[in-house]
Amino acid sequence: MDHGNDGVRNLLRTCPLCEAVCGLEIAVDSGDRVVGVRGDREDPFSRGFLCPKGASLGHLDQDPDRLTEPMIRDRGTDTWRTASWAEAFDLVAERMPEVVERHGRQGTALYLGNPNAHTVAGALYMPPLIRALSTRNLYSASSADQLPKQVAAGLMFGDPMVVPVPDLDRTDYLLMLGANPLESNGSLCTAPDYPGRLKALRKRGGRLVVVDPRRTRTAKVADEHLFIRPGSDAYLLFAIVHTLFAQELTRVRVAVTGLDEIRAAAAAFPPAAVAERTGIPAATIVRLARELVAAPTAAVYARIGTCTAEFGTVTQWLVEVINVLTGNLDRPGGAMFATAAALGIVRSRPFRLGRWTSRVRELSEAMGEFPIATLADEITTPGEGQVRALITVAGNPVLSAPSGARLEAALAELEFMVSVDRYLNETTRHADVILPPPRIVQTPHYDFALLQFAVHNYARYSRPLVPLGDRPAETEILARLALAVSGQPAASGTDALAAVDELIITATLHKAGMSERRAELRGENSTEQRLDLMLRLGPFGEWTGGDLNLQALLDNPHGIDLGPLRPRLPGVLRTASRTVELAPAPLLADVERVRAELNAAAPEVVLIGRRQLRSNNSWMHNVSTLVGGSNTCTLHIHPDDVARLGLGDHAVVKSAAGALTVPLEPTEEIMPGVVSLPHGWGHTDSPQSVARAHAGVNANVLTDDSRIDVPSGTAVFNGVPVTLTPA
Ligand SMILES: Nc1nc2c(c(=O)[nH]1)N[C@H]1C(S)=C(S)[C@@H](COP(=O)(O)OP(=O)(O)OC[C@H]3O[C@@H](n4cnc5c(=O)[nH]c(N)nc54)[C@H](O)[C@@H]3O)O[C@H]1N2
Ligand SMILES: Nc1nc2c(c(=O)[nH]1)N[C@H]1C(S)=C(S)[C@@H](COP(=O)(O)OP(=O)(O)OC[C@H]3O[C@@H](n4cnc5c(=O)[nH]c(N)nc54)[C@H](O)[C@@H]3O)O[C@H]1N2
Ligand code: SF4
Ligand SMILES: [Mo]
Repeated sequence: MDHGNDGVRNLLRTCPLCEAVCGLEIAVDSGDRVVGVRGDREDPFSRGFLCPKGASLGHLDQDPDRLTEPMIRDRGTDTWRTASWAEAFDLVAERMPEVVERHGRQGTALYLGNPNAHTVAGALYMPPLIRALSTRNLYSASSADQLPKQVAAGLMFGDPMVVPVPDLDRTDYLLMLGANPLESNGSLCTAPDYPGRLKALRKRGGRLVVVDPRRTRTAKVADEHLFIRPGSDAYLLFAIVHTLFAQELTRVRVAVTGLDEIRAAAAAFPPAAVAERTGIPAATIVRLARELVAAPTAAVYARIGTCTAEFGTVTQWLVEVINVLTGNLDRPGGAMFATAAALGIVRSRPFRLGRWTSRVRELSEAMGEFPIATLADEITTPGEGQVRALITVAGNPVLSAPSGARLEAALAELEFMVSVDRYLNETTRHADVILPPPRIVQTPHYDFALLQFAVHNYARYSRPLVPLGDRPAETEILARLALAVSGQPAASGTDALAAVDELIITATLHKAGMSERRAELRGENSTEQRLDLMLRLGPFGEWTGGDLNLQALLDNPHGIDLGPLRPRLPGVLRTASRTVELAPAPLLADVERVRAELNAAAPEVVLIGRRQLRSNNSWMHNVSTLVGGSNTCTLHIHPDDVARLGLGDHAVVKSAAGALTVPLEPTEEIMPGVVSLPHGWGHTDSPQSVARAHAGVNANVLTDDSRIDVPSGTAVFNGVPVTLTPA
């Protein structure tokens, strides 16, 4: 970055590209172009850390294929044209009500993709859109991701937003399963410079144990790496629970119920019984249990490799059971709950699962959503309530959902589809209208979602760095969309936004008994006033005995350190018993499924996923500085399997759902009998020129939407049985 350049301003903003929430210093020239990016060394949380994706933000911003105007597709063709915002919203206001008229409210569906967890729009303006649609057909990337963790937390703690994170900076022992933060930079564990934090853990004498079917970059910096057979983490964890009871090692320090039931459930899983299924010797399992107890403090942390698996929810449940049984839940150095500065939804009643079920497969809702694994069923199965119109916001389910090819065919059958997205891609090309959000540098940023899962309490707000001009903010797009789906074309986006915000501000103040304080809220628009309100009413807030408000964040643009994690039990519990419930009925009920499969015949080869440092799910493959090299869509396979199956450079991989021809990348770092393909690729027909040149294949052609983790409905991406033949 050249600081001598005339007219170059160095501006501060949080990186929105992954969960690490790094502070960035972005150099913007007099033409508002991004000319450099570096880590903000004065950010108290990220302290200057930056990864290759964050460093490429300028390239992403200048991508000529990124959409800058609304796009409308001529009916029944693949021909797109640009349109004015008024025309685009008018079309939505005309067509959506027609679909509702013909097919009822359930005939409309909404899919929310991953970036909604990173935007102010996704956090604050989705509820009005959901209310306006009033359909039960809500879907999101959650059921391809972290839902098992939230369902387990909801049942154990009463609130699915109350999810423990390892106290990374203070723990003495970290058992990590199915996560590779050296490439992903962490998930449901917001920790900028995760690699540096792991290094620090070891430097202070702590121990890191990684459980993964691949010897990942994270495994290589660990004290110990254990290969595990995909999909078998629940067995490993049950055997640890079994050992803790059998050897009388439990030391519960928090109020719990269900201790006898969990002991009984674990009885069926002594270490010797699971050794073959997991591939981990019984003696090692016993040692892990003893080490977790012997360490001064310890935490178990499990992520995507164990969530998007057949027993995802049971696995996430057992992670917290072990944190409780070893005395590590809610204490420094153990597994703790963050204290987010902005007031979230305050639940009054305990979380419940399965309040209604889906039409076709009768799958339970979880957190108000149906599994993405059943969206294709709901679109293609005739009858009352068949989905005929879809809105996607920041998602690419053709590449991210199981049985992606089947879902793609289903999208082509819809009567009407709207996408809010930066790109014309594998999913949005089935839309009739695409509404593109503005540039990242034109967008305000506050991490409403991710700071609830941070390893250190912290807050940072960034105003837009560059003016919007005549484009609507994504917040406005969503507010206008909420009106349009009800047939009301809003004259102005800012009016729609202000109307939504005023309702919410009034209701929140009323509930807090502070209606008279409306005039005290600051902010240059109603969105900022909502943030100010949430900060003031939050746990560090000016109106609750602290001093935090919007002005404090504006005065501290590098972010504010709010201190290490602090114990939060029993205050955060929303369970009926006001204890940590170790044996919730829906989870106990699923143990039978786990037990039944313990001795099932193992498939010869199973498929798992992996993440790549310079990728971001499906949507950054059009940045030329990121693709190529190790960031290529290849199948990792053990050389012994290549030889045994007589494979060459390529293989045909077949599953119950589909088949792909893929290039092989033999490596000793994967278990024999396991192959790994990254997701988010498969851009063969993409209008994005760089992505098309590095197309790769869609891993989700192979994953099977008929297989789900039952309690949460989450897709199974890891442990998919496949066969390989020479290409
Ligand atoms: N660079 C980059 N960063 C990202 C993303 C990205 O695409 N690229 N995506 C972001 C998103 S959306 C998320 S959710 C997070 C996810 O963050 P992580 O959870 O860290 O995800 P991965 O890096 O895929 O690591 C998952 C690991 O699980 C292993 N695994 C597979 N199956 C099993 C199994 O059955 N048992 C066990 N124990 N391990 C298994 C895989 O080999 C892999 O190493 O990353 C985020 N960050
Ligand atoms: N086989 C397999 N499949 C997986 C996974 C796996 O490990 N293996 N991982 C799963 C996981 S963890 C996840 S989170 C999902 C992700 O699933 P999705 O969220 O469906 O997919 P993404 O590729 O993240 O797509 C994000 C979309 O948002 C757009 N976008 C980016 N920024 C913005 C913005 O600010 N506003 C708007 N409106 N749009 C924006 C991008 O252009 C892109 O189209 O994939 C899942 N699929
Ligand atoms: S680690 Fe994540 S938040 Fe940090 S710079 Fe990279 S993409 Fe951005
Ligand atoms: Mo994710």
